Amino acid sequence: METEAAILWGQGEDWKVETIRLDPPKAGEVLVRIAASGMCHSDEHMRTGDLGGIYPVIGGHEGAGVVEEVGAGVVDLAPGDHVVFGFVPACGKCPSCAKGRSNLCDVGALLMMGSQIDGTYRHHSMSGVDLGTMVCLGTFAKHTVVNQASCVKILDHYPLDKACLIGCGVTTGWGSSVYAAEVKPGDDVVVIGVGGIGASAIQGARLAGAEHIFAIDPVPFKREMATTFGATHTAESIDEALALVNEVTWGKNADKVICTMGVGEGGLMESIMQLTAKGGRVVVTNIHPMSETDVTLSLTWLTLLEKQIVGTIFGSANIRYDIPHLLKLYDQGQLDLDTMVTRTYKLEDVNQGYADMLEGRNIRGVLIYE
Ligand code: CXF
Ligand code: ZN
Ligand code: ZN
Repeated sequence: METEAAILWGQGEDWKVETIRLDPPKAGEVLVRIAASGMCHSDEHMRTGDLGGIYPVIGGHEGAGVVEEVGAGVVDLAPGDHVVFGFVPACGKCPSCAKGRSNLCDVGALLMMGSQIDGTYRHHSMSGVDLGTMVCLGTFAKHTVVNQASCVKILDHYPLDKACLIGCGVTTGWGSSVYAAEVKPGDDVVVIGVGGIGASAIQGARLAGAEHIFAIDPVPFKREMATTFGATHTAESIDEALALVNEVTWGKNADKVICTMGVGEGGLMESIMQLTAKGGRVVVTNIHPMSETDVTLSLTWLTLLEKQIVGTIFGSANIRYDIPHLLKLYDQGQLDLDTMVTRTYKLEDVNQGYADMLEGRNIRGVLIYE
C-alpha cells in the first residue's frame, strides 16, 4: 500500500513528508493505521545526531492507532484493536522480560539499526530506497508495520491523540519518579526540565505523595505549566534552585532529583549533586550526547553521604502493565494527559512542531492524522 511519512534523509536535515510504499506485515507483525503521534525530543536527537542514527529513517516513536491487518502467527491482536506502541518492545521471553524488566528487553538492542527486528525493511521510498524506522516504529506516518512485541492493546474508549503520549514521554517521566527515583510520601523532589517527560515526572511525584516538588526550567511558560501538574515551587536555573531548595527543606535538600532536560550536560552534575540530600538519589532520564564522556562530579558524595546516581530507560516501566495502568489513572482523573498536549499539527507541519518545541512553546506537540 501507499501512505505518507516524514523522513529524515540525513543528519541535520529537515523532515521531508513523502508518499511511501509499505509492505504487508510478515509473520509476527501488524499493520497499524496511526491516529496520532507525540513529538518527543528523541526524534530531534536523531536529527541532530546526538543519538547517532542511520538514515534515511522515518521518525516518531510515541504513537497510537488501530490495527488494520495482522501477519501470520499473531494471535493477541486483531483488526480493529486499538494499540499504543511501546518504544522498547517487550518480547516476553528474554531474561529481562522474564524478570519483569521489559524496558530492558533484549530486542531493544536492535532498535537503532533502522530495519525491522529481523533485519529487513517494510517501508520504502517511491524510488525503491529502503527506509528505516525510529526504534522499529516510525510513527511520523499515517500507517506503519511493526512487530507485535511493540504493541499494547488498550480499551477502545481512550482518545488516541492523548493515549499516544503513554508510548514514551508520560511513562518515561512518571516511571522516573515512581520506579527509578522511588519517590515516597513526604519526599522533596526536584525535576530539572519541564518538557513532556518532566511534566510527567512532576505528576508521578505528586501521585507518589511528594511534599515539595521543585520544577526548574528557564522558560516562564513551562514553569507556569509545572505548577498545573503539581510543582509547589519553581526556579529558572539550577543555581537559583540551590538556594530555594535549601531554604524550603531546612538545609536537608532534595530526596530525589530527576533530570529531564532537553539535552543533558555532564558539566552540571556537580551542581545537581549539591541539590541532593544525604542518602538522596539523582535519576538521569534525559539523553546526553553520545559523544559526551566528561562529567563534573566528586565521587566523594557517593561514599561519605551515600548519594546515588541511577539511570532509567522508559521510566523503568513494564509496558504491558504500565500502559493500561496509566490509562486507568487518566480515566480516574489522577493523571492529566489533556493539558500535556499544548499544540496539535498535521504531518506536513512536523518541522514547525519541532521549531515550537525548541522555542519552549510546547509541553508536547502532537501530530494528528485523522
Ligand atoms: C529514546 C531513548 C533512546 C532511543 C530512542 C528513544 N527514549 C525516549 O525518547
Ligand atoms: Zn521519546
Ligand atoms: Zn524481551
